[in-house]
Amino acid sequence: MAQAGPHTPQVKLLDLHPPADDFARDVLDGLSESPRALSPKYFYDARGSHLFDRITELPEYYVTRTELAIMEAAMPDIAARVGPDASVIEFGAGSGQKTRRLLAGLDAPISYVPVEISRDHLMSAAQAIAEEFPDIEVLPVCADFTQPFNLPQPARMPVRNLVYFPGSTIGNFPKPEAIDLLRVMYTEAAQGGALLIGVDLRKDRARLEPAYDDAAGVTAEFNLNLLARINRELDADFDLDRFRHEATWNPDDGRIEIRLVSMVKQSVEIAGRPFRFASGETILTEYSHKYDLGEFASMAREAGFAVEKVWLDDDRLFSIQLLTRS
Ligand code: AVJ
Repeated sequence: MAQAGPHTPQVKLLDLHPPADDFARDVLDGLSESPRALSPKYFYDARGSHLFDRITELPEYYVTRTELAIMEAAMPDIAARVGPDASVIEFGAGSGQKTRRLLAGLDAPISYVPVEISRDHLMSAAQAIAEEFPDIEVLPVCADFTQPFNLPQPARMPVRNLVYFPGSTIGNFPKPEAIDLLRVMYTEAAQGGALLIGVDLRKDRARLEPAYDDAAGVTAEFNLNLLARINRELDADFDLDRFRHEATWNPDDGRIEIRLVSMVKQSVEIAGRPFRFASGETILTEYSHKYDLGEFASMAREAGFAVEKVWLDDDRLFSIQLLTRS
């Protein structure tokens, strides 16, 4: 990571003061539901983020490398369609290769606006981008992007907004919530704007399940780390050897479903409260929805977008889609 020095551009934070996550409340509530469930947003503590980075390098996990390869090939076309002097609004703070590729490949973008609920993660990612792209005004916004928010005003007027939502993160949201989120992106794209989004596609179970249950066991560790995090942060006593990782393709709902399965009948104490698990009882920790092109196009239409262009890899594993306000 580059060191902040005398030539470090200062990035100015627009803090919309999103309500902080209540991890304790959400865990106690989620584990009291039937079936039990925990939000995948809690995977990403320091250890979970490190494990996710390792997932993106796994041979079975085609998602990240395929999206990057599509991006690489499509970049000239994307730049031509978006045109000069755009403002890029990323949902989530991307400091990764995809964001860098986009900002480097577009025709003289005016500003980059990462929107992210975690202030620390937002500021370190924004600072890194600002150092790498001194000609782009970096305007981080601390906000919950599932709700409409006000955008900061760049010093120069952009020709259009380009909302960016890579990684098939849209797949984490159940369909009605995914459409609501597309509606927020439609609002933020504003008149004449567009959305560039990574969407993972339906494919065979034989390809999907190993991508979420790899031979090296990294995804299992990533999933089980949620219990370790609860132990660390909430004074709990989950025995990680008594839960196992499970990833199942549900073709009817078009999604990978990730769970933790109690291998024995057991009791766990969290913040002084007992939770009893039957043998085989599950905790749902993540959905990862996969779409076919027609299905996603109709969701986009429901949110007001038209599909302008879809880029695919040769094996049609993944899509990058440019949606425009119709
Ligand atoms: C970050 C939500 C896109 O669904 O593929 C990867 C998360 N979970 N392996 C995905 C994930 C387990 C990932 N997303």
